Amino acid sequence: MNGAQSLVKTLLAQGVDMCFANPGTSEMHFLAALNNPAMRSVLCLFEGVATGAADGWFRMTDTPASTLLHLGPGLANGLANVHNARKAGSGMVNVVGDHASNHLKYDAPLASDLDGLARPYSHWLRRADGPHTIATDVARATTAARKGRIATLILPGDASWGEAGDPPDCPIETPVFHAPKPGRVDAVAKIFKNPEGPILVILGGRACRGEGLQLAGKLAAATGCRLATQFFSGRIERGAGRTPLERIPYFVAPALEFLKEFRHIVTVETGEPVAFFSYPDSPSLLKPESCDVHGLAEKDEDGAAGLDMLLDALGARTVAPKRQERVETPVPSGKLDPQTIALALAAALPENAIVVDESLTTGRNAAGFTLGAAPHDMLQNMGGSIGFSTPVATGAALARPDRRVISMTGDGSAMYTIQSLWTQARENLNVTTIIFANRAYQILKAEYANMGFPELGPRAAAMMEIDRPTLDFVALAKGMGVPGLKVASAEAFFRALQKSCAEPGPMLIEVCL
Ligand SMILES: Cc1ncc(C[n+]2csc(CCOP(=O)(O)OP(=O)(O)O)c2C)c(N)n1
Repeated sequence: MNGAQSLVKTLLAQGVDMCFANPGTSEMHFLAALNNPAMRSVLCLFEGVATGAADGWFRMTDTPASTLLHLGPGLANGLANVHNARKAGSGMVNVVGDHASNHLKYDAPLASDLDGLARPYSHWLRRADGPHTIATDVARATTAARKGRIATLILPGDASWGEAGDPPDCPIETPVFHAPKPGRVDAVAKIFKNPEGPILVILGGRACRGEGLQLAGKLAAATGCRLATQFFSGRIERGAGRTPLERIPYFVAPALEFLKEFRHIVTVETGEPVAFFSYPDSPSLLKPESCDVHGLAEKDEDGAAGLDMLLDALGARTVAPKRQERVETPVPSGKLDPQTIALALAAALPENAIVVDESLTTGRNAAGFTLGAAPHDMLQNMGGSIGFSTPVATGAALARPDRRVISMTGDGSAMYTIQSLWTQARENLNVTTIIFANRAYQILKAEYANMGFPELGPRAAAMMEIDRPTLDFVALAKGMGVPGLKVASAEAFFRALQKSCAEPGPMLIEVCL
Protein backbone atom coordinates (compact mmCIF):
# COMPACT_ATOMS: atom_id res chain seq x y z
CA MET A 1 0.00 0.00 0.00
CA ASN A 2 1.42 3.41 -0.92
CA GLY A 3 0.85 6.67 0.95
CA ALA A 4 -2.00 7.77 -1.32
CA GLN A 5 -3.83 4.47 -0.84
CA SER A 6 -3.29 4.70 2.91
CA LEU A 7 -4.74 8.23 2.76
CA VAL A 8 -7.89 7.20 0.91
CA LYS A 9 -8.37 4.11 3.08
CA THR A 10 -8.07 6.23 6.23
CA LEU A 11 -10.42 8.93 4.91
CA LEU A 12 -13.00 6.19 4.33
CA ALA A 13 -12.38 4.64 7.74
CA GLN A 14 -12.97 8.11 9.19
CA GLY A 15 -16.32 8.42 7.39
CA VAL A 16 -15.12 10.79 4.65
CA ASP A 17 -16.40 9.30 1.40
CA MET A 18 -16.62 12.35 -0.87
CA CYS A 19 -13.74 14.06 -2.68
CA PHE A 20 -14.19 17.25 -4.71
CA ALA A 21 -11.23 17.14 -7.02
CA ASN A 22 -9.20 19.18 -9.45
CA PRO A 23 -6.01 17.18 -9.96
CA GLY A 24 -2.59 17.74 -11.50
CA THR A 25 0.59 15.73 -12.07
CA SER A 26 1.64 15.76 -8.40
CA GLU A 27 -1.64 14.04 -7.44
CA MET A 28 -1.55 11.12 -9.89
CA HIS A 29 -1.04 8.57 -7.11
CA PHE A 30 -3.93 10.10 -5.19
CA LEU A 31 -6.05 9.85 -8.36
CA ALA A 32 -5.11 6.20 -8.75
CA ALA A 33 -6.11 5.60 -5.12
CA LEU A 34 -9.48 7.27 -5.78
CA ASN A 35 -10.32 4.26 -7.96
CA ASN A 36 -11.55 2.78 -4.68
CA PRO A 37 -15.32 2.51 -5.37
CA ALA A 38 -16.24 3.42 -1.80
CA MET A 39 -14.90 6.95 -2.34
CA ARG A 40 -17.06 9.18 -4.54
CA SER A 41 -14.94 11.65 -6.45
CA VAL A 42 -16.46 14.60 -8.25
CA LEU A 43 -14.55 16.66 -10.76
CA CYS A 44 -14.84 20.43 -10.36
CA LEU A 45 -13.49 22.63 -13.13
CA PHE A 46 -12.15 25.25 -10.75
CA GLU A 47 -10.86 24.84 -7.21
CA GLY A 48 -13.30 27.45 -5.87
CA VAL A 49 -16.07 25.10 -6.96
CA ALA A 50 -14.42 22.19 -5.11
CA THR A 51 -14.03 24.09 -1.83
CA GLY A 52 -17.51 25.65 -2.08
CA ALA A 53 -19.01 22.22 -2.77
CA ALA A 54 -17.22 20.86 0.31
CA ASP A 55 -18.84 23.69 2.29
CA GLY A 56 -22.32 22.79 0.95
CA TRP A 57 -21.68 19.11 1.70
CA PHE A 58 -20.74 19.83 5.32
CA ARG A 59 -23.70 22.13 5.90
CA MET A 60 -26.12 19.37 4.87
CA THR A 61 -24.38 16.35 6.45
CA ASP A 62 -22.36 17.69 9.42
CA THR A 63 -19.59 15.47 8.01
CA PRO A 64 -16.58 16.77 6.14
CA ALA A 65 -15.79 16.08 2.50
CA SER A 66 -12.24 16.06 1.22
CA THR A 67 -10.89 18.17 -1.60
CA LEU A 68 -8.00 17.34 -3.92
CA LEU A 69 -6.12 20.50 -4.91
CA HIS A 70 -3.02 21.04 -7.01
CA LEU A 71 -0.09 22.73 -5.24
CA GLY A 72 -0.07 26.38 -4.13
CA PRO A 73 -1.94 27.82 -7.14
CA GLY A 74 -4.68 25.18 -6.88
CA LEU A 75 -5.14 25.94 -3.21
CA ALA A 76 -5.05 29.70 -3.89
CA ASN A 77 -7.85 29.31 -6.44
CA GLY A 78 -9.93 27.56 -3.78
CA LEU A 79 -9.24 29.88 -0.86
CA ALA A 80 -12.13 32.35 -1.26
CA ASN A 81 -14.65 29.59 -0.67
CA VAL A 82 -12.46 28.08 2.07
CA HIS A 83 -12.79 31.51 3.70
CA ASN A 84 -16.61 31.41 3.37
CA ALA A 85 -16.70 27.86 4.77
CA ARG A 86 -14.48 28.82 7.69
CA LYS A 87 -16.79 31.69 8.64
CA ALA A 88 -19.78 29.33 8.46
CA GLY A 89 -18.12 26.70 10.64
CA SER A 90 -18.03 24.16 7.80
CA GLY A 91 -15.22 21.66 8.16
CA MET A 92 -13.35 20.13 5.23
CA VAL A 93 -10.19 18.12 4.66
CA ASN A 94 -8.12 19.76 1.94
CA VAL A 95 -5.50 17.46 0.51
CA VAL A 96 -3.05 19.58 -1.44
CA GLY A 97 -0.49 17.82 -3.58
CA ASP A 98 3.05 19.19 -3.64
CA HIS A 99 6.32 18.37 -5.35
CA ALA A 100 8.33 15.50 -3.91
CA SER A 101 10.59 16.71 -1.08
CA ASN A 102 13.83 16.38 -3.08
CA HIS A 103 12.37 18.43 -5.95
CA LEU A 104 11.33 21.46 -3.90
CA LYS A 105 14.82 23.02 -3.76
CA TYR A 106 14.89 23.49 -7.54
CA ASP A 107 12.08 26.04 -7.49
CA ALA A 108 10.24 24.36 -10.38
CA PRO A 109 7.44 26.41 -11.99
CA LEU A 110 4.63 25.29 -9.69
CA ALA A 111 6.70 25.56 -6.46
CA SER A 112 5.44 28.25 -4.06
CA ASP A 113 5.07 28.94 -0.37
CA LEU A 114 2.22 26.45 -0.14
CA ASP A 115 2.42 26.20 3.66
CA GLY A 116 2.29 30.00 3.86
CA LEU A 117 -0.81 30.12 1.66
CA ALA A 118 -2.60 27.45 3.64
CA ARG A 119 -1.76 28.63 7.17
CA PRO A 120 -4.09 31.62 7.67
CA TYR A 121 -7.10 29.73 6.29
CA SER A 122 -6.50 26.43 8.09
CA HIS A 123 -7.30 25.64 11.70
CA TRP A 124 -5.24 22.47 11.28
CA LEU A 125 -2.27 22.28 8.89
CA ARG A 126 0.32 19.61 8.35
CA ARG A 127 2.84 18.67 5.68
CA ALA A 128 2.99 14.86 5.51
CA ASP A 129 6.40 13.67 6.72
CA GLY A 130 6.24 10.50 4.70
CA PRO A 131 3.98 7.65 3.69
CA HIS A 132 4.03 5.91 7.10
CA THR A 133 2.51 8.78 9.05
CA ILE A 134 -0.20 9.71 6.53
CA ALA A 135 -2.90 7.61 8.19
CA THR A 136 -2.51 9.29 11.56
CA ASP A 137 -2.32 12.70 9.85
CA VAL A 138 -5.60 11.99 8.04
CA ALA A 139 -7.30 10.81 11.24
CA ARG A 140 -6.27 14.05 12.98
CA ALA A 141 -7.34 16.16 10.01
CA THR A 142 -10.79 14.56 9.90
CA THR A 143 -11.20 14.94 13.67
CA ALA A 144 -10.58 18.69 13.28
CA ALA A 145 -12.85 18.93 10.22
CA ARG A 146 -15.73 17.09 11.91
CA LYS A 147 -15.70 19.89 14.48
CA GLY A 148 -16.33 22.40 11.68
CA ARG A 149 -12.69 23.30 11.10
CA ILE A 150 -10.58 23.68 8.00
CA ALA A 151 -7.93 20.96 7.90
CA THR A 152 -5.22 21.07 5.26
CA LEU A 153 -2.87 18.19 4.61
CA ILE A 154 -0.01 18.92 2.23
CA LEU A 155 0.89 15.75 0.39
CA PRO A 156 4.35 15.73 -1.22
CA GLY A 157 4.71 13.37 -4.17
CA ASP A 158 7.14 11.06 -2.35
CA ALA A 159 4.79 10.72 0.64
CA SER A 160 2.11 9.75 -1.86
CA TRP A 161 4.03 7.14 -3.83
CA GLY A 162 6.24 5.71 -1.02
CA GLU A 163 5.45 2.41 0.72
CA ALA A 164 3.16 3.05 3.70
CA GLY A 165 2.31 -0.38 5.13
CA ASP A 166 -1.17 -1.07 6.46
CA PRO A 167 -2.70 2.02 8.08
CA PRO A 168 -3.24 1.71 11.85
CA ASP A 169 -6.78 1.61 13.23
CA CYS A 170 -7.72 5.18 14.14
CA PRO A 171 -11.14 5.28 15.85
CA ILE A 172 -13.51 8.05 14.77
CA GLU A 173 -13.61 10.78 17.39
CA THR A 174 -17.11 12.22 17.66
CA PRO A 175 -16.92 16.00 18.02
CA VAL A 176 -17.85 17.32 21.43
CA PHE A 177 -19.43 20.74 21.83
CA HIS A 178 -19.46 21.55 25.53
CA ALA A 179 -22.49 22.95 27.31
CA PRO A 180 -21.95 26.46 28.68
CA LYS A 181 -20.91 26.76 32.32
CA PRO A 182 -23.94 26.81 34.69
CA GLY A 183 -22.86 30.18 36.11
CA ARG A 184 -23.25 31.79 32.69
CA VAL A 185 -26.71 30.28 32.24
CA ASP A 186 -27.76 31.44 35.73
CA ALA A 187 -26.69 34.99 34.91
CA VAL A 188 -28.82 34.95 31.74
CA ALA A 189 -31.75 33.40 33.65
CA LYS A 190 -31.60 36.34 36.11
CA ILE A 191 -32.02 38.75 33.21
CA PHE A 192 -35.07 36.89 31.92
CA LYS A 193 -36.57 36.99 35.42
CA ASN A 194 -36.03 40.72 35.75
CA PRO A 195 -35.45 42.08 32.25
CA GLU A 196 -35.98 45.84 32.66
CA GLY A 197 -36.84 45.96 28.95
CA PRO A 198 -37.18 43.87 25.78
CA ILE A 199 -34.79 40.98 25.13
CA LEU A 200 -33.52 39.86 21.73
CA VAL A 201 -32.03 36.37 21.45
CA ILE A 202 -29.73 36.02 18.44
CA LEU A 203 -29.14 32.48 17.22
CA GLY A 204 -26.22 31.30 15.11
CA GLY A 205 -24.46 28.07 14.15
CA ARG A 206 -26.20 24.79 14.99
CA ALA A 207 -28.77 26.62 17.14
CA CYS A 208 -30.64 27.78 14.01
CA ARG A 209 -31.97 24.27 13.42
CA GLY A 210 -33.15 21.09 15.09
CA GLU A 211 -33.26 20.97 18.84
CA GLY A 212 -31.69 24.40 19.36
CA LEU A 213 -34.32 26.11 17.22
CA GLN A 214 -37.14 24.30 18.97
CA LEU A 215 -35.80 25.22 22.41
CA ALA A 216 -35.47 28.84 21.32
CA GLY A 217 -39.12 28.62 20.23
CA LYS A 218 -40.03 27.53 23.76
CA LEU A 219 -38.06 30.41 25.21
CA ALA A 220 -39.91 32.89 22.97
CA ALA A 221 -43.28 31.35 23.85
CA ALA A 222 -42.52 31.35 27.58
CA THR A 223 -40.92 34.77 27.94
CA GLY A 224 -42.07 36.87 24.96
CA CYS A 225 -38.47 37.53 23.93
CA ARG A 226 -37.83 38.11 20.22
CA LEU A 227 -35.69 35.67 18.21
CA ALA A 228 -33.42 36.69 15.36
CA THR A 229 -30.39 35.69 13.34
CA GLN A 230 -27.57 37.79 12.06
CA PHE A 231 -28.16 38.93 8.48
CA PHE A 232 -26.29 35.84 7.23
CA SER A 233 -26.47 32.35 8.73
CA GLY A 234 -24.84 29.04 7.78
CA ARG A 235 -28.04 27.01 7.78
CA ILE A 236 -31.48 27.89 9.08
CA GLU A 237 -34.44 25.53 9.22
CA ARG A 238 -37.41 27.67 8.40
CA GLY A 239 -40.89 27.67 6.92
CA ALA A 240 -44.23 26.35 8.15
CA GLY A 241 -44.09 24.49 11.46
CA ARG A 242 -40.64 25.81 12.41
CA THR A 243 -39.88 28.48 14.97
CA PRO A 244 -39.66 31.72 12.97
CA LEU A 245 -36.55 33.87 13.26
CA GLU A 246 -36.37 37.54 12.40
CA ARG A 247 -33.39 38.82 10.44
CA ILE A 248 -31.24 41.74 11.56
CA PRO A 249 -31.09 44.06 8.50
CA TYR A 250 -27.94 44.35 6.39
CA PHE A 251 -27.47 48.09 6.12
CA VAL A 252 -26.42 50.06 9.19
CA ALA A 253 -29.38 52.48 9.43
CA PRO A 254 -32.16 49.83 9.38
CA ALA A 255 -30.08 47.55 11.63
CA LEU A 256 -29.74 50.36 14.22
CA GLU A 257 -33.49 50.95 13.94
CA PHE A 258 -34.24 47.23 14.39
CA LEU A 259 -32.03 46.93 17.48
CA LYS A 260 -32.78 50.25 19.17
CA GLU A 261 -35.62 49.01 21.39
CA PHE A 262 -33.71 46.19 23.09
CA ARG A 263 -32.41 46.41 26.62
CA HIS A 264 -30.63 43.03 26.36
CA ILE A 265 -29.18 40.91 23.61
CA VAL A 266 -28.52 37.23 24.38
CA THR A 267 -26.28 35.45 21.89
CA VAL A 268 -26.29 31.72 21.17
CA GLU A 269 -23.41 30.34 19.05
CA THR A 270 -22.82 33.80 17.59
CA GLY A 271 -21.49 37.21 18.63
CA GLU A 272 -23.00 40.66 18.98
CA PRO A 273 -24.18 42.22 15.72
CA VAL A 274 -21.56 44.19 13.81
CA ALA A 275 -21.86 46.16 10.57
CA PHE A 276 -20.76 44.25 7.46
CA PHE A 277 -18.58 47.23 6.47
CA SER A 278 -17.41 50.40 8.10
CA TYR A 279 -18.41 53.76 6.64
CA PRO A 280 -17.23 57.28 7.50
CA ASP A 281 -19.27 58.56 10.49
CA SER A 282 -21.13 55.31 10.97
CA PRO A 283 -20.81 52.90 13.91
CA SER A 284 -19.36 49.39 13.63
CA LEU A 285 -21.35 48.02 16.56
CA LEU A 286 -25.08 48.05 15.95
CA LYS A 287 -26.69 47.74 19.37
CA PRO A 288 -27.76 50.84 21.31
CA GLU A 289 -25.43 51.95 24.09
CA SER A 290 -28.04 51.16 26.71
CA CYS A 291 -28.24 47.52 25.61
CA ASP A 292 -26.23 44.82 27.39
CA VAL A 293 -24.96 41.77 25.51
CA HIS A 294 -24.85 38.38 27.22
CA GLY A 295 -23.24 35.35 25.62
CA LEU A 296 -25.25 32.26 26.51
CA ALA A 297 -23.17 29.96 24.30
CA GLU A 298 -20.02 30.69 22.31
CA LYS A 299 -19.63 29.56 18.69
CA ASP A 300 -17.89 26.30 19.64
CA GLU A 301 -20.25 25.51 22.51
CA ASP A 302 -23.53 23.58 22.53
CA GLY A 303 -26.17 26.28 22.17
CA ALA A 304 -29.05 23.79 22.42
CA ALA A 305 -27.69 22.58 25.78
CA GLY A 306 -27.44 26.21 26.93
CA LEU A 307 -31.04 26.91 25.90
CA ASP A 308 -32.21 23.75 27.63
CA MET A 309 -30.43 24.76 30.85
CA LEU A 310 -31.95 28.23 30.58
CA LEU A 311 -35.47 26.84 30.11
CA ASP A 312 -34.90 24.61 33.12
CA ALA A 313 -33.81 27.58 35.22
CA LEU A 314 -36.95 29.43 34.09
CA GLY A 315 -39.22 26.42 34.71
CA ALA A 316 -40.30 26.57 31.04
CA ARG A 317 -39.12 23.24 29.63
CA THR A 318 -42.63 21.96 28.93
CA VAL A 319 -43.92 25.08 27.17
CA ALA A 320 -45.00 24.52 23.55
CA PRO A 321 -42.59 26.25 21.16
CA LYS A 322 -43.63 29.22 19.06
CA ARG A 323 -44.24 27.96 15.53
CA GLN A 324 -44.75 29.54 12.13
CA GLU A 325 -48.17 29.05 10.51
CA ARG A 326 -48.35 27.91 6.88
CA VAL A 327 -49.03 30.90 4.62
CA GLU A 328 -50.51 29.97 1.23
CA THR A 329 -49.08 32.46 -1.24
CA PRO A 330 -51.13 33.12 -4.39
CA VAL A 331 -49.15 33.04 -7.64
CA PRO A 332 -48.06 36.63 -8.31
CA SER A 333 -48.48 38.26 -11.69
CA GLY A 334 -47.00 41.10 -13.67
CA LYS A 335 -43.64 42.75 -13.37
CA LEU A 336 -40.64 41.01 -11.87
CA ASP A 337 -39.37 42.90 -8.84
CA PRO A 338 -37.94 41.77 -5.50
CA GLN A 339 -41.44 41.36 -4.05
CA THR A 340 -43.07 39.40 -6.90
CA ILE A 341 -39.92 37.26 -7.15
CA ALA A 342 -40.13 36.44 -3.44
CA LEU A 343 -43.85 35.67 -3.73
CA ALA A 344 -43.28 33.36 -6.71
CA LEU A 345 -40.58 31.59 -4.73
CA ALA A 346 -42.85 31.24 -1.69
CA ALA A 347 -45.63 29.83 -3.87
CA ALA A 348 -43.42 27.36 -5.75
CA LEU A 349 -41.03 26.19 -3.03
CA PRO A 350 -41.34 22.41 -2.73
CA GLU A 351 -41.38 20.65 0.64
CA ASN A 352 -37.88 20.28 2.09
CA ALA A 353 -36.10 22.35 -0.51
CA ILE A 354 -32.61 23.60 0.24
CA VAL A 355 -32.34 27.28 -0.68
CA VAL A 356 -28.84 28.62 -1.21
CA ASP A 357 -29.07 32.37 -1.07
CA GLU A 358 -26.65 34.70 -2.84
CA SER A 359 -29.42 36.85 -4.21
CA LEU A 360 -27.92 40.13 -2.99
CA THR A 361 -29.99 43.18 -3.93
CA THR A 362 -32.81 41.19 -5.53
CA GLY A 363 -33.45 38.99 -2.52
CA ARG A 364 -32.10 41.16 0.24
CA ASN A 365 -35.43 41.97 1.86
CA ALA A 366 -37.39 39.03 0.55
CA ALA A 367 -36.81 36.52 3.33
CA GLY A 368 -39.99 37.55 5.16
CA PHE A 369 -42.14 36.35 2.25
CA THR A 370 -40.91 32.75 2.51
CA LEU A 371 -41.25 32.44 6.30
CA GLY A 372 -44.63 30.71 5.95
CA ALA A 373 -43.70 28.67 2.86
CA ALA A 374 -43.21 24.90 2.90
CA PRO A 375 -40.46 23.88 5.36
CA HIS A 376 -37.00 24.34 3.87
CA ASP A 377 -33.37 24.97 4.75
CA MET A 378 -31.69 28.26 3.92
CA LEU A 379 -27.91 28.43 3.44
CA GLN A 380 -26.28 31.86 3.28
CA ASN A 381 -22.83 33.26 2.66
CA MET A 382 -21.20 34.14 5.97
CA GLY A 383 -17.84 35.15 4.52
CA GLY A 384 -18.97 37.77 2.01
CA SER A 385 -16.77 36.41 -0.77
CA ILE A 386 -19.02 36.14 -3.81
CA GLY A 387 -19.06 33.10 -6.11
CA PHE A 388 -20.57 31.13 -3.24
CA SER A 389 -24.00 29.94 -4.29
CA THR A 390 -23.41 27.72 -7.32
CA PRO A 391 -20.61 25.63 -5.71
CA VAL A 392 -22.38 25.36 -2.34
CA ALA A 393 -25.57 24.27 -4.14
CA THR A 394 -23.54 21.61 -5.95
CA GLY A 395 -22.22 20.16 -2.69
CA ALA A 396 -25.62 20.39 -0.98
CA ALA A 397 -27.29 18.55 -3.89
CA LEU A 398 -24.71 15.76 -3.74
CA ALA A 399 -25.25 15.52 0.01
CA ARG A 400 -29.05 15.39 -0.28
CA PRO A 401 -30.04 13.92 -3.66
CA ASP A 402 -33.57 13.43 -2.32
CA ARG A 403 -34.15 17.20 -2.01
CA ARG A 404 -34.44 20.01 -4.58
CA VAL A 405 -31.77 22.67 -4.22
CA ILE A 406 -32.74 26.20 -5.24
CA SER A 407 -29.59 28.23 -5.84
CA MET A 408 -30.29 31.98 -6.06
CA THR A 409 -27.52 34.25 -7.25
CA GLY A 410 -26.89 37.68 -8.68
CA ASP A 411 -25.51 37.73 -12.22
CA GLY A 412 -22.24 39.27 -11.04
CA SER A 413 -21.75 36.64 -8.33
CA ALA A 414 -22.68 33.82 -10.70
CA MET A 415 -19.83 34.65 -13.05
CA TYR A 416 -17.18 33.82 -10.43
CA THR A 417 -17.96 30.11 -10.32
CA ILE A 418 -20.35 29.54 -13.22
CA GLN A 419 -18.56 26.29 -14.14
CA SER A 420 -20.34 24.65 -11.19
CA LEU A 421 -23.13 24.10 -13.75
CA TRP A 422 -20.95 21.64 -15.63
CA THR A 423 -20.50 19.52 -12.50
CA GLN A 424 -24.24 19.74 -11.83
CA ALA A 425 -24.95 18.44 -15.35
CA ARG A 426 -22.30 15.73 -15.15
CA GLU A 427 -23.61 14.45 -11.82
CA ASN A 428 -27.27 15.05 -12.81
CA LEU A 429 -27.93 17.06 -9.66
CA ASN A 430 -31.36 18.36 -8.65
CA VAL A 431 -30.37 22.01 -8.64
CA THR A 432 -32.43 24.93 -9.90
CA THR A 433 -30.09 27.85 -10.48
CA ILE A 434 -31.83 31.22 -10.51
CA ILE A 435 -29.78 34.07 -11.94
CA PHE A 436 -31.04 37.53 -11.10
CA ALA A 437 -29.83 39.29 -14.21
CA ASN A 438 -29.92 42.99 -13.40
CA ARG A 439 -26.76 43.47 -15.53
CA ALA A 440 -24.94 45.28 -12.72
CA TYR A 441 -23.02 44.98 -9.50
CA GLN A 442 -26.10 46.71 -8.11
CA ILE A 443 -25.15 46.49 -4.44
CA LEU A 444 -21.93 48.35 -5.11
CA LYS A 445 -23.88 51.28 -6.55
CA ALA A 446 -25.72 51.56 -3.23
CA GLU A 447 -22.46 51.23 -1.33
CA TYR A 448 -20.91 53.99 -3.47
CA ALA A 449 -23.71 56.30 -2.34
CA ASN A 450 -23.37 55.07 1.26
CA MET A 451 -19.74 56.20 1.19
CA GLY A 452 -21.00 59.71 0.53
CA PHE A 453 -20.52 60.16 -3.25
CA PRO A 454 -23.43 62.22 -4.58
CA GLU A 455 -22.83 61.25 -8.21
CA LEU A 456 -21.67 58.21 -10.05
CA GLY A 457 -19.10 59.30 -12.67
CA PRO A 458 -19.08 57.36 -15.97
CA ARG A 459 -15.81 55.56 -15.26
CA ALA A 460 -16.84 54.46 -11.78
CA ALA A 461 -20.24 53.43 -13.17
CA ALA A 462 -18.54 51.32 -15.85
CA MET A 463 -16.81 49.31 -13.10
CA MET A 464 -20.21 48.40 -11.64
CA GLU A 465 -22.15 47.62 -14.80
CA ILE A 466 -21.90 44.27 -16.48
CA ASP A 467 -24.25 44.96 -19.39
CA ARG A 468 -21.72 45.24 -22.22
CA PRO A 469 -21.66 42.63 -23.67
CA THR A 470 -24.91 41.14 -22.39
CA LEU A 471 -24.32 37.86 -20.60
CA ASP A 472 -26.54 35.11 -21.99
CA PHE A 473 -26.89 32.73 -19.06
CA VAL A 474 -29.19 30.33 -20.88
CA ALA A 475 -26.54 29.96 -23.59
CA LEU A 476 -23.79 29.56 -20.98
CA ALA A 477 -25.83 26.88 -19.20
CA LYS A 478 -26.55 25.09 -22.48
CA GLY A 479 -22.84 25.04 -23.21
CA MET A 480 -22.32 23.20 -19.93
CA GLY A 481 -25.17 20.73 -20.41
CA VAL A 482 -27.79 22.46 -18.26
CA PRO A 483 -31.16 23.37 -19.82
CA GLY A 484 -32.29 26.93 -19.19
CA LEU A 485 -35.15 29.37 -19.55
CA LYS A 486 -35.31 33.16 -19.60
CA VAL A 487 -38.26 34.70 -17.79
CA ALA A 488 -39.53 38.26 -17.83
CA SER A 489 -42.74 38.11 -15.78
CA ALA A 490 -43.70 36.90 -12.31
CA GLU A 491 -46.02 34.18 -13.69
CA ALA A 492 -43.34 32.91 -16.08
CA PHE A 493 -40.86 32.79 -13.20
CA PHE A 494 -43.32 30.82 -11.07
CA ARG A 495 -44.00 28.36 -13.90
CA ALA A 496 -40.30 27.90 -14.63
CA LEU A 497 -39.65 27.22 -10.94
CA GLN A 498 -42.45 24.68 -10.81
CA LYS A 499 -41.18 22.98 -13.96
CA SER A 500 -37.63 22.76 -12.63
CA CYS A 501 -38.85 21.22 -9.38
CA ALA A 502 -40.99 18.66 -11.21
CA GLU A 503 -38.17 17.33 -13.39
CA PRO A 504 -35.05 15.64 -12.05
CA GLY A 505 -31.65 17.12 -12.87
CA PRO A 506 -30.34 20.66 -13.07
CA MET A 507 -32.01 23.64 -14.68
CA LEU A 508 -31.20 27.33 -14.92
CA ILE A 509 -33.67 30.22 -14.85
CA GLU A 510 -32.42 33.59 -16.02
CA VAL A 511 -34.61 36.22 -14.40
CA CYS A 512 -34.41 39.26 -16.69
CA LEU A 513 -34.70 42.37 -14.55
C1 LIG B 1 -14.38 37.83 -3.95
C2 LIG B 1 -15.15 39.10 -3.95
N1 LIG B 1 -14.86 40.06 -4.86
C3 LIG B 1 -15.55 41.21 -4.89
C4 LIG B 1 -16.56 41.43 -3.99
C5 LIG B 1 -17.27 42.77 -3.97
N2 LIG B 1 -18.66 42.62 -4.39
C6 LIG B 1 -19.65 42.51 -3.48
S1 LIG B 1 -21.12 42.36 -4.17
C7 LIG B 1 -20.47 42.47 -5.73
C8 LIG B 1 -21.34 42.45 -6.93
C9 LIG B 1 -22.52 41.54 -6.85
O1 LIG B 1 -23.26 41.64 -8.01
P1 LIG B 1 -24.46 40.69 -8.29
O2 LIG B 1 -24.15 39.32 -7.88
O3 LIG B 1 -24.87 40.88 -9.72
O4 LIG B 1 -25.61 41.18 -7.32
P2 LIG B 1 -26.35 42.60 -7.27
O5 LIG B 1 -25.50 43.48 -6.42
O6 LIG B 1 -26.46 43.12 -8.66
O7 LIG B 1 -27.66 42.31 -6.66
C10 LIG B 1 -19.10 42.60 -5.69
C11 LIG B 1 -18.23 42.67 -6.87
C12 LIG B 1 -16.82 40.41 -3.04
N3 LIG B 1 -17.75 40.54 -2.11
N4 LIG B 1 -16.13 39.25 -3.07
